Amino acid sequence: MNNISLAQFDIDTHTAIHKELNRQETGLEMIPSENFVSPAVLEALGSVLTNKYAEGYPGKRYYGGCEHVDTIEQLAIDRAKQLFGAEHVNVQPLSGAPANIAAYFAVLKPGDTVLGMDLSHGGHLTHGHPVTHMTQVFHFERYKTDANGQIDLENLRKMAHEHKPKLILVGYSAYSREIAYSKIQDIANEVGAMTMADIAHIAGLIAGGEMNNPVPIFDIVTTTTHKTLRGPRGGMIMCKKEFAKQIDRAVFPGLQGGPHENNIAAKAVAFKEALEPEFKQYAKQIKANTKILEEAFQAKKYDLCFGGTDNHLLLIDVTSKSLTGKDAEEALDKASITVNKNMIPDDTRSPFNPSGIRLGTPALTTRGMKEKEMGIIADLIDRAITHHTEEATLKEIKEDVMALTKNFPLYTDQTKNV
Ligand code: DSN
Repeated sequence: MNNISLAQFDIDTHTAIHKELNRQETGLEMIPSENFVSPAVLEALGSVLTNKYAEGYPGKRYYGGCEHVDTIEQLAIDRAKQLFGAEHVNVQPLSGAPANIAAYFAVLKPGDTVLGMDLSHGGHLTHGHPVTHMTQVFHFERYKTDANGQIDLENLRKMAHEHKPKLILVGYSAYSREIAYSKIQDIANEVGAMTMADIAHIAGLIAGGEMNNPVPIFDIVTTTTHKTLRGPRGGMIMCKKEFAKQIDRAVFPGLQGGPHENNIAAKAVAFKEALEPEFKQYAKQIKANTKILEEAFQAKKYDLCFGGTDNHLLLIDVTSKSLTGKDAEEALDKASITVNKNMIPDDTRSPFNPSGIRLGTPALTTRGMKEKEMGIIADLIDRAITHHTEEATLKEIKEDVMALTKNFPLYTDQTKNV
């Protein structure tokens, strides 16, 4: 076997990885679905577990030599159960989209109706957007938020009675408000629908006790593990015991082959971290930081979608500042502030050049940034948006960003050499 280091063997890949590390360290990462994992999570992710095939589940595999991966997968399952109060957990989904697809196939038949949120109102592509394959299999009806940016429960009830969905779906990618799971479960009970929550964005806030937890209420809850939960890139499904077999079969062999056990080990490590008392503090700080941004942008007369935030993100309509979401994303990129352009509710512009930007605080909070830094960052963002055509100003802001991030180092030198 070739035992030489990556730097010695493949300088091109090594250099690109280190440039990316430098980008992450010297910029302000504000895409709300991104985060920085710990060195322990990175170590598990880069471990020899990547060498192992383990189709099946702990104790019931189709391959020999699975005793250690069984231990690891069971640890991940048990810790996830403890974290969310789940009756059953499947940690094998490769990411959020396959987790959602597996969940649909577990409980629906082709042609069944799903009631999910419209993409431009904060929903997700996999919740029934016409460009996805799932819409060729299942029938999706899509609800919206009301003029106040709230989920209109009366309208949801009306739609549920009208369309008689098999599944009512909540949990969003760009929605910044709390979700009333019990009230939605009541609506589902009225029409005999199952309930599913996709908590990919807010799983860490739920685990940290900062947002409502649908797991004890809903039938099925899917999530990613790499957003606010601060684990490796991956997915997970939690469900009531009665759906356990269907969910497991839908993931494997229904949809996936061999589970990525290195990834599952990294999930186990991340869940252990999330069970520590410090994680509660982390979740609290994410929300406190986002509130500061909300207040700062309101004071600067930005249009905040949904009227503000209860979680880790803000969706901001920037068109009143005389630019588009794409212009804003590009200007902020030049200043080393990373956000993403995003549709706003009923956006009249295209997804490639929408009216809004979406930004959040999970990654900055992991770096240790608090209220004081959020005030500074809101000013930097506003300056970049106001002067988005002035290259010299954007360069100055980039220098300010570099000075700020220097005080919040991300990884130790030891981790960087791995
Ligand atoms: N890409 C994720 C996000 O940014 O919200 C959703 O898939």
